[in-house]
Amino acid sequence: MLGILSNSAKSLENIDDRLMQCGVSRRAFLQFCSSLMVAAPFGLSITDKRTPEEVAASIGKVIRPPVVWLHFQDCTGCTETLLRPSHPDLGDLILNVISLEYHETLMAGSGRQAEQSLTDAVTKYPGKYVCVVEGSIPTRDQGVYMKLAGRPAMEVLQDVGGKAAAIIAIGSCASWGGIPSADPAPTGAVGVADLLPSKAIINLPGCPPNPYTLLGVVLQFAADGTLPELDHERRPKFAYDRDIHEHCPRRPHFDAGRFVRQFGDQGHREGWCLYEMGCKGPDTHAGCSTRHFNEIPDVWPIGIGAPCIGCTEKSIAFRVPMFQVIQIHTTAEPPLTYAPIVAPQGKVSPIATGLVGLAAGALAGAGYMASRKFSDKPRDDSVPGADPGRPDSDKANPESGPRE
Ligand code: FSX
Ligand code: SF4
Ligand code: F3S
Repeated sequence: MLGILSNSAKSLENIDDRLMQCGVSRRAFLQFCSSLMVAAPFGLSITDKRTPEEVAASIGKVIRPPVVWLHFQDCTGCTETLLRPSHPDLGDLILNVISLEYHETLMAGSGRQAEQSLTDAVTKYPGKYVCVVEGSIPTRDQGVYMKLAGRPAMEVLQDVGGKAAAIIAIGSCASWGGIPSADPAPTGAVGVADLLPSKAIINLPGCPPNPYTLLGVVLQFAADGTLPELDHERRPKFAYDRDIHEHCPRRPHFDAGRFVRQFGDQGHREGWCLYEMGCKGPDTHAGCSTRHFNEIPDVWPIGIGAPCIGCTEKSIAFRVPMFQVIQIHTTAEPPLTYAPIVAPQGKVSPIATGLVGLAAGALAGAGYMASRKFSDKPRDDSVPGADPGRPDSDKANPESGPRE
């Protein structure tokens, strides 16, 4: 692996040397490489078909990529997700794997000192650094709603982003406006691609996104100068190729017609499907259902009992009301009929009659479930899946509008 920066940026050391210098254990580095492989099992050249040891061996030789990180209209959640893994050592390790040349939240300097480090980074590595942008950019009224050192954010992005080798728009705000662009979007917030359409830009939407997706993209670019394959929204396919619903642990409940009807009801306590609470999982491409946050199992929206708001989708998050039930567009519709959960017991026991009883019970159960599926008809509370706490008039279905 050559490393695109090896000839032009001699002052940067490789990752192995840096980790050794900082006393980072091999074990911690292998753990990091394993997490990277879990986040990107396919489609990322640095992890593709390798073992953690092989990944560590090749990443170790990569020259630490210089990264200039710009903050615009954001909540700093993207930075937080990168630096708040459950093991503090991992946060340190991440900062040693990349060479963070400028980052307003993390740098010690302020004022002119901070400005100088931005100028230095851009001058030292022209056309070689990766520019990470967090937050949306205000464009209304000549961008007067956000200025850095007297310059509108738009101008800073055009200058610093324009001189970068590649730009990574981290989070939904930088990808296409995010929260600040929600109606009525008072500052005219837009994403990076709206202002620099011809640059190499990768969008990593999510509010916040998975930090390993960022690290994977940056490391692949530093290793061989390539970017992973992107989809039509400029998202790397390795992280955004499947929808949440395909791998959701609550999917069996969806398929069986067991839905949460109200926060705190019995179904909610038992971990049933959140579709009727407005879950956008069936229309949302992201890896959250298999790649949880902060390295803690089940730490992701649906894992903690909240519906997915579709934060990685341009047309969903901050556009469609959070609790509005969506239409199912995918092939992921639940089947029309379901097998009975408990086979009914007949009073007469001869084998032949028993079989007839089972078949009749199955048909009755399936028929019941089919009629109940997304139906407005009154619910039979004696059947599993019914929620006695919720009035029939309060039921949502795929055809319904916003729920309040
Ligand atoms: Fe916050 Fe980032 Fe959301 Fe936006 O994430 S987590 S509001 S995507 O810019 O800091
Ligand atoms: Fe999971 Fe949401 Fe799909 Fe239900 S609708 S299975 S909670 S992704
Ligand atoms: Fe976002 Fe939905 Fe994942 S809200 S964090 S895409 S579960």
